[in-house]
Amino acid sequence: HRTDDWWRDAVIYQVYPRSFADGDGDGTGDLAGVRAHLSYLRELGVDAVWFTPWYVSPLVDGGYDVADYRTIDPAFGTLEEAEKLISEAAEFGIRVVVDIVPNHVSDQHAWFRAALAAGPGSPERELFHFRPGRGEHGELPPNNWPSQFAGATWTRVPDGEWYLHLFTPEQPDLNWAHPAVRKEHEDVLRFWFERGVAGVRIDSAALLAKHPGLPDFEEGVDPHPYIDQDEIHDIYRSWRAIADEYGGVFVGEVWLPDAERFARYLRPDELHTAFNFNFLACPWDAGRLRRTIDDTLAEHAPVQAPATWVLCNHDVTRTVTRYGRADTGFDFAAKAFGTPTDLDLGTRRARAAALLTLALPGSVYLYQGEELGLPEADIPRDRIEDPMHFRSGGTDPGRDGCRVPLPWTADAPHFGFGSRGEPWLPQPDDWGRYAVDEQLATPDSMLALYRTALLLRRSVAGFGDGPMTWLPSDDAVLAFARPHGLVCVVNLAAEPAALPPYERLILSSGPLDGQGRLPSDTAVWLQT
Ligand code: TEU
Repeated sequence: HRTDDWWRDAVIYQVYPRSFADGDGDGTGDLAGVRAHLSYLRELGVDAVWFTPWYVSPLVDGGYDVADYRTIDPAFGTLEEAEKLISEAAEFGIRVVVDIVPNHVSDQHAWFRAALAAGPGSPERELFHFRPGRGEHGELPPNNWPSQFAGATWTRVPDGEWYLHLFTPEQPDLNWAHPAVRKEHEDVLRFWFERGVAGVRIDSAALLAKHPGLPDFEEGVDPHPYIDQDEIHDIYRSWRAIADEYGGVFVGEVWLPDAERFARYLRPDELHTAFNFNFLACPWDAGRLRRTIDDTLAEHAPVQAPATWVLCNHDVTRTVTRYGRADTGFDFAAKAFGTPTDLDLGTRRARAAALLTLALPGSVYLYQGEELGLPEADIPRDRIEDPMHFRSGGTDPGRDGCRVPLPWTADAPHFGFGSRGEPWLPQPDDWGRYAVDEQLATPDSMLALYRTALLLRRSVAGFGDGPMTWLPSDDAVLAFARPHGLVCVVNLAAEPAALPPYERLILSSGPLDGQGRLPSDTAVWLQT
């Protein structure tokens, strides 16, 4: 298909650089590690790689606290190396997507340090949301806004003013009503497009604009004072004009359950795509999935944007773990220590979900380690780093369990992640059974399933961003046709399901039963 349309049905692999592969052996993943494994990504069959933030950062929030948007964190490498990586990836047919964090900066960013030093009333403070406090002595925060993580959204500085941070205190929010903030981000976009990146993921994309005057939040009163303000669309229209100059594409991190509000971000002069979190959050239930898929396609159709399908990312519980629990949906608020999990069941469902996802119209995001079927790891409490854990008062395990360094080699120190240093997060003792080399030698491994499915997706006509049609089936079975006679059937019933007598391309877990029926929690691709 046309190269400028590549993103409409691309499979985009998410690299969390700190945990992908450690090239210099210090225990932290880096760009050298990624460069050493580009052939792995090519053989996996992905079209592009999205890197979560690789910029200079104190890593309070895993790199989403950016101190300098134009420099690579020395722990990961250098800008020259990033440029090399981008061109080497291109030689492997892989495009690069970078992550831009426009809502906030690190408290170590030059702008915020200058704002602190310059004091109340200074132009430097206008780049952020500094306010006097409420109460007789300004001892109360300026408003009652809820945090995106647990905890406070305002922090007081020694001169008495407070500053707004929707996430941690180390992530002060920028004032997007200020022209210098807009100009800076437009320059940063150009900076990365000039270096050959094909796309940009926009972090917390619905949060940038704040209601003028920063009024209190009132439950149930619309509009929300900082989620999905109308002014935000103006920002993305100017960004789109820049992307169009370079042929670059956007994917917005837009957590908005409301279909209509969500679709506004996808208008033809705004973002090309946005993550489909309704699908990610959907439980393993045929009726719910069917509805979510229908709603997704219906909301994308009027704006002619392709849907995206996401099963996991660096913020949520690993898929095999989630599907192995009684509550198979995803809810941040429901994260808890010690939830009973059946990993065999979860893995079976995750395998079926992989074939379902890859057969749907649109593009797919694949988070590193999902192709290995990694479960959520239990992180010993004294090794947890995620601020979400601390801000919950220690009740929420946080997001480290899906960020554990990858196992590459079963019989090597640190499972081949790196040579010497202790990995920054501990790898579970049994991580070797998920190692890439083990799985390459095992025909029915999760990695083998993904590689075969991705190869079929590339070589068989009918995938891509074309139409899908539901086929008649039992309620607990999802069956749909794609162009060129391609059919996908997913059985979510407890009983085996009858299959039409077509040629079988791939089965998520075998075998079929004695009567050629599809077992429970299994998916198949057929060619009519
Ligand atoms: O996530 C955004 C985010 O955390 C919120 O949208 C939140 O998850 C949701 O509202 C549920 O409460 C991005 C990154 O993916 C994440 O890793 C960062 O920690 C966060 O932004 C802050 O930059």
